[in-house]
Parts: sequence; C-alpha cells; structure tokens
Amino acid sequence: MLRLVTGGESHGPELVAILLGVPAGLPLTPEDINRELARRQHGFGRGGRQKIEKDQVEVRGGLRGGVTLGSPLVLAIPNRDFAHWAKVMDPWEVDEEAAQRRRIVTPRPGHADLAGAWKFDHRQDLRNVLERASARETAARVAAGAVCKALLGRFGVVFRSGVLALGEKVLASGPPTFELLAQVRDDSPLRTPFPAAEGELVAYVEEAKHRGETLGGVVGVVARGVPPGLGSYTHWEDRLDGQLAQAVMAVPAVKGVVLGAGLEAAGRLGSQAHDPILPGVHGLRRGSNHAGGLEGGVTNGEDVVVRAFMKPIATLRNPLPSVNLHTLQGEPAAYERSDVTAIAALGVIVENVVAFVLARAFLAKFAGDHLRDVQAAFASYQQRLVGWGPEGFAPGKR
Ligand code: EPS
Repeated sequence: MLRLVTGGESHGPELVAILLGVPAGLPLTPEDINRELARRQHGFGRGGRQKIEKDQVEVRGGLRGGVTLGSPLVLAIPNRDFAHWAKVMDPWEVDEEAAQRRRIVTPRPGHADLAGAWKFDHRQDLRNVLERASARETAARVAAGAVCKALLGRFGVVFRSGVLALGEKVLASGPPTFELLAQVRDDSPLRTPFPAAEGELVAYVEEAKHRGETLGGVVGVVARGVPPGLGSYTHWEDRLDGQLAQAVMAVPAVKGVVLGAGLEAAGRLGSQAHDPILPGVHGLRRGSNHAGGLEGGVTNGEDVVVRAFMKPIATLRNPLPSVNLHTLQGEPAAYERSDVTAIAALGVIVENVVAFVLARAFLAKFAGDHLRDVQAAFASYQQRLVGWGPEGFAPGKR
C-alpha cells in the first residue's frame, strides 16, 4: 500500500515527505521532482515569500544512483526563509524576544488559528497552529506527487491542469476537457487555458490587492491514460471517487470537489447524464464522459476529470473582526504578509494529489516489489481485456 506522510513547519528548517510502498527499480531524476516544485511556485498574485523560496528537493533516503530501492523514499525541501526565522523557529531553543515580536494572538477568520488553538492549547501563540496549517505544506505533497507521476507516466498516464475561474471571473464552466487544459501554458501568469485573456485577470488581481482583498477560484485537472479497474465498488473505503474527493478537499482552502459533470448532472435527466457504451475498433468506447472517468467508484478508462473550488485566502490586509485571545477584547485579525491568490498553484497541487491517489490505487491493483513485477501485472491485465476493454487500453496503445 502506497502511503504518504509529510512533516515540517512553514518557517522551520525544511518540509519532508516520506513515501512508503514505492516499488524498487523506478528511475527518478531531480528534474522529475524539481519541475513540479517550480510549477507550484509559479503564478501571479503570490506574496513576498515566493521571492525567497526556490524549492529544490534533497533526497534523504530510498534512492541510490537515481533508482528507487523499495525502502521509504524520504524527500526534503529546505525552507530558505528559515534563515530569517531561525531564532523564532529553532527546534530546541527559541529566542523569547524574537518570538514575542512574531507572536500572533488574534485568530484569522477562515484560517485554522482559532480551532487549532482550542484543540492543541496554543492560546499563548497561534504561530504554533499556523506554521503547520500553512499551505506551504503542499510543497511536500507535490514532491511526493511528482514521484507518483513518474511511476504512472511509465504506464502512459499524463496530467493537465488549469484555472477555470478566478473570483467572479468565470473563464470556462462545466467539466474541462484534456484538450482545453492542454492550452494552458505553465509560464503564463495565471495558468488559464486562455493566455490572451490573462492581462485582464492580472489587473483584477492587482485591484483586489489594492483593496486589501484576496481571491479564490476554480481549477480543473484531467488525467488521461488511467487504466480501467482502479478502485473498487465492493467496499465504501475503496471507492476511488471518495478517495479523490478526500485528497483534493484536504488541500488548504479547497471547499468543493466535483468529478466529471457531477455538479451539472444533478439537474439533468438520466438520459442526459450518463455515457453510452459503444462498440469500437480495438474494444469499447464511450459516447461521452459526463462520469469523469469513474463509475461505481472504479476507473473506466476514460479521462479522470476533477474540479476543485478554492475559497479566497484567509489572511487579509484589511482584516475581519477578531478577538485577542489574551485580552479577550475585540481586535482586527492578525496580518503579516499574504498572497492575493494562489489559484495558479492550486491546479498544480491538485494534479499532484490526484497523482498520489491514482498511484496508490494503481499499486493496489498491480502490486509488486519491483517495477518489473508491476509491469508484468499490468501487461497481464491488459491482455485479459483484449477486444472488450476500453479502446485506448489495448496493448500497443501505450
Ligand atoms: C501561507 C502564507 C504565506 C504563503 C504560504 C502559505 O507564507 P508566509 O506566511 O511565509 O508569507 O506564501 O505559501 C508558501 C510559503 C508556499 O510555498 O506555497 C499560508 O498561510 O497558508
């Protein structure tokens, strides 16, 4: 079973991702991971922190000579900003004076500050909550997702993502197609499928910034080439649609997850909501993909289509009312610095958390200690479906 644990604070020495269950024999390059980390950092509307960080992975275990060993894969991403926070964030000895200057006692509505303080008794300093609640942690999840992508890529799975809406500006409604998201340029300011329209969006972000506001939005992710039969209808925990929703919803600020045309299908007649099964050339094909690549919690060989809805970032330069937890008097919520929007990063993050969930289901179905075992299991299954599997899954098609 593929498992992922992450650790590390936003301004601590580093973030760590530990992946257990990666088969031995998987070749990896630094670029496989650093490329995804750089994609995550890109995007207009980020705050000052992104000028400090230049995320690069350092491998602490599980890899030798660029090939996985089958042991836990330990990925570290040093925080460059730690250099400025060492006195406040030292694991052994905190400089009281420096910590006092960085102390946070007025929780931000929408952030984990208040609920986290109640839960872990961090009333004295909400920094003990926000350091770990920070979306900086997604760098670790992306590093792990990059490894999952490298594995899935060997079996023909490819990913696309992009921004479909920013605040109230809706660029594309409904589930995105692979072809639409293929228009997204990673170096465009907001990673939308319409780079020519992004000038207007940049101005919209600038205006929000000027007003001390923040913006959310919608991103779409499509995974193409996913084999049929991942997940299971036999037990609720194994339903892959539920696992995808959990993983995507667990990305900070995501408040909604939709698979395929799920949102729109709720208002349609049944005949308009499902996807006809048709005879094809090398197997079966589907007349449409409203289901978004999953039926009964099992992949059906069509594109897996996910949308994530992000609320605006909770740290506001014009803060909402809050209460000082020491004096219990009303005060504006804390503000240090903030992103105006992280929507461009969200598409990359969701791509990578989807890659983790798909890789976990992939390795559950095609289990093997070495990549060769996984390849053999995959080939045998592919053979079993010859003639009656999804057209795109036929041997030689990938
Ligand atoms: C974040 C607050 C900001 C963001 C951070 C997420 O960090 P800081 O408090 O250092 O200004 O920049 O995101 C990242 C550091 C990152 O790499 O994505 C938050 O509160 O969630």
